[in-house]
Amino acid sequence: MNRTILVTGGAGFIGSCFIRQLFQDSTEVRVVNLDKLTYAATTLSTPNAPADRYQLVEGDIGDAQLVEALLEEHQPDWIVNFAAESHVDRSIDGPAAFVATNVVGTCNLLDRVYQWWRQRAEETQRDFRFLHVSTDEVYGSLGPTGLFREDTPYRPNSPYSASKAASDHFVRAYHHTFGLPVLTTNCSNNYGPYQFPEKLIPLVTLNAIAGKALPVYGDGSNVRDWLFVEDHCRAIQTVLQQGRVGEVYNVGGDNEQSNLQVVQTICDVVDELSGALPGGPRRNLITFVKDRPGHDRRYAIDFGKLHTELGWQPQLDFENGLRQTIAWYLENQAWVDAASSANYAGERLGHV
Ligand code: NAD
Ligand code: TDX
Repeated sequence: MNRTILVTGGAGFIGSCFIRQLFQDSTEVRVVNLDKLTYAATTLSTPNAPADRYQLVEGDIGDAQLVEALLEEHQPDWIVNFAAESHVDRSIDGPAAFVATNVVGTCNLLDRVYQWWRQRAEETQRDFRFLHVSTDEVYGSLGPTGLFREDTPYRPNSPYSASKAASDHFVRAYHHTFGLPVLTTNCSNNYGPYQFPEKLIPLVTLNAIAGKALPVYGDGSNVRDWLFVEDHCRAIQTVLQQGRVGEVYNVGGDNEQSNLQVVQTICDVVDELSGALPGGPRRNLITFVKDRPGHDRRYAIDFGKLHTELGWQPQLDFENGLRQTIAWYLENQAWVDAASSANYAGERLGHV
């Protein structure tokens, strides 16, 4: 793939997987990664990036001059926007950063991209694509039945999902009003290697390895749909290459689990892979804690459009994906130490 791709937020969990995958697949692709290097980022997450085809630029998607300069210098064929504040609990403690990056930053990025794109020659303009990576949380919360579809009304419940919903609307508006060739993906919960240990699966994995308490919000019965991060990145590549411009595609794992089920499975796999603790099985470490305010009950995705139109479906089942993820955390202490140096969840929950 002889293309230049501008990735934003590529030093985070999903963006870095996307970059690793691009370099696995192609010996020609060039990647420019614009990342603010917040607490959630590490520069250690793209070890296979070749120096002559990869450039990390430390900066903010909200910095108009910087974005303009990067567009002029690199003339990207495609842009994939991962940059965001991504943690729901943080958005409850302080929504301002979520508005600044997810709403204002995305608007700035869109506007700079639009101004640059409209001046390009018609021929190169036609191939250009801007893919915005978003979440199923914009649809709100489900009861015991039903699935989120692309036409489900937006009902964001947390400051995080409200800010992502706003960004999705701006992306849509830049297509509808200005004709910018955009695509949007809304995906369910991701898990896998290189995820910052504030999110449920890496936090519980690392605490379980260390023999620490495993915090479960409320009674643990809230349900999430979990997708292995590499499957999500394959979906993004598929939509980028073959999706219909202006369209939205839902991405999911067809894998609903209660939080308690997820935590129990992690306990059992860690017991198996690293041996039991003297105090007994790790399930004994499960600690029910105060619920998250406004905690969404259940997420589940209908990804039929992506499957029928573009042939995508998840490849890895949850049991194997979780094993692979836990084994990765056991083997990559150096990355964990680097990522944990400013660990918000650690401060709150005693992980570090
Ligand atoms: P993450 O928090 O691991 O990474 C976000 C990255 O964005 C970090 O590297 C950070 O430094 C960077 N960033 C933050 N603000 C920035 C700014 N103003 N300018 C430039 N870079 C900035 O997040 P993630 O889990 O990799 O999520 C990536 C995207 O996917 C987000 O848009 C998120 O909303 C979306 N998403 C995440 C999930 C999930 O389960 N993690 C699911 C669906 C969608
Ligand atoms: O310590 C915990 N205990 C617990 O019970 C944490 C951190 C979470 N939880 C619960 C809350 C959720 O129901 O586990 C579930 C998953 O929590 P998170 O990992 O924080 O993810 P979630 O809030 O579902 O949001 C994630 O998926 C959608 C990502 O953080 C978002 O960026 C993405 O858009």
